[in-house]
Amino acid sequence: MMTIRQLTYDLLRNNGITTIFGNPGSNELPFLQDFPADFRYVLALHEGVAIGVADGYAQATGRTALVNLHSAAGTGNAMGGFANAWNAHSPLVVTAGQQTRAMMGIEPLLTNLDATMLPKPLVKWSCEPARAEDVPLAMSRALHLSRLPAPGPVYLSIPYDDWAKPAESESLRLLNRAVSSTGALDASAAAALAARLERSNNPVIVLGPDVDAARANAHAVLLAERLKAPVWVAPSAPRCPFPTVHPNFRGLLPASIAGISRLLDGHDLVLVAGAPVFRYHEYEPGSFLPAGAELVQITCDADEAARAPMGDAIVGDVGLILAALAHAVAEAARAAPTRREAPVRILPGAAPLTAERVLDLMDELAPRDAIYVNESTSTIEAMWERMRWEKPGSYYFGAAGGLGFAMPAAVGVQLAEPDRQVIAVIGDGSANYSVTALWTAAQHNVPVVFVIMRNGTYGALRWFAGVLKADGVPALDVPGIDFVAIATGYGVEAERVDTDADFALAFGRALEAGRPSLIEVATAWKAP
Ligand code: TZD
Ligand code: CA
Repeated sequence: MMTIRQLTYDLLRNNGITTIFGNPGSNELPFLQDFPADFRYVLALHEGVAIGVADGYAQATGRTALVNLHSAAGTGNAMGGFANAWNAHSPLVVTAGQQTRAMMGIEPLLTNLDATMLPKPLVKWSCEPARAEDVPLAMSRALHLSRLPAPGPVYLSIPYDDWAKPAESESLRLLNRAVSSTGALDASAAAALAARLERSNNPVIVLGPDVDAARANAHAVLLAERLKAPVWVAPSAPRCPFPTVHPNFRGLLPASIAGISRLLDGHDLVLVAGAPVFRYHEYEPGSFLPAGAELVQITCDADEAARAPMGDAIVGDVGLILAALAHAVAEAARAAPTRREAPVRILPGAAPLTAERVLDLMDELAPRDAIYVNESTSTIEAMWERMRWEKPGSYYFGAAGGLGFAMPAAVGVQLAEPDRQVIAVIGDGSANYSVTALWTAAQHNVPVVFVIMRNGTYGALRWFAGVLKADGVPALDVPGIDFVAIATGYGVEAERVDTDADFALAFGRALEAGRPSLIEVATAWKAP
């Protein structure tokens, strides 16, 4: 006889999962008992960290990651992480232990009331199996659904007395299922879209995170080169889909309606791939598109396609479609775009030390294939202007803008990418939401370099208060935080610097350390 627990572990193994990220409680212990030797449990001290590490790991591997949370309170602590994972199309299976079936009706301590409601609307599917015997099917469904297009988090609430029960023999059929999706354009559809691009006099390409998720960056390069089209990154993009060093690269689009049409003015066709149309932020009303422009969106997400307020959309596999288009489209006769202007380099030793100077030093000193996980909110544009990202998977940012993503995600990305250096660039405000990720990094010796940009303020909010003309807002400064002491307390070596020369030395040491380290660097705040 096989128990439901044994069958579930086999199911996880067969789906390539042997790592569990979580923070357990009593409801979860029966699942974790006799923990198999081929599994590892990555313990986070807070559920927002557990889901953040898993999100980074899932995005960097492109595979589903499993998160183990404790009932309602644990799920609640992870909700900000659900928002980021949902918007990132990050394939996660999140389980929460439920009270025992025998007592659920009388609502004892740790009952997850209306459990399936709790994570909605930030999950693809939420389920509490009707019978213990349905747990394997629910887990199998969750594993497949999480990664089928569009990928995203799913949620399972599982009563703790289910695990020791016998599995039904018919459930063994779940162990060897292969579930896949296609989503390529057929030849005539590819030719029609290529012809539409060829007819355009001045096309522009806008790329989003799902190009990077599909590892289709090279196809995008080929398409841009054939079309001789400039390439922008979609507003608020949480990943980097195109080499920032490429001559066709223009930068990050602003996140306002009028701002985008202003920048794209003169183009007659906007081809968007792997992004919603568009993820706006600040409200600056206007025309959605420049005069005379059409838009075509390629997306893996049917909802992104349906909710777009303008243009045509094609739902399918972003990588396959970009590859087909890049090969179908004829090379344009016009001149290729010329390289954008290089940002002004800041002189060594200039005081006060600016975030730009710190970014330039990181770009200069870090390995060329380093991965940046960013949560320094007033320096996002500066990063897109200055950093030379070439390889896929070089940049991650919280896709919902929910702070508390980057410190744990950096740990997850580094676990997934042991051969590339991960650098977490974190604001002194943002660093506080998931700071216990430092402990997980220390315990598993995950050698992330955490750089805390200490400007003493919620810089992005200061800027936004100006945009909204909201004067007299309280609570915008965050003085008096000692990140060196905090990091040391969690077992991560740390130092404080306030000149660029000292930063360069500390950063060099951190890159060599082979273990996690943190640098707190004093930077001057200025509006982005
Ligand atoms: N809480 C959560 C979970 N997510 C948020 N995005 C915010 C609050 C609001 N918020 C922003 O959107 S940016 C920001 C806050 C508080 C300031 C972050 O400050 P920082 O970075 O020090 O990390 P900068 O560079 O000083 O802006
Ligand atoms: Ca700050």
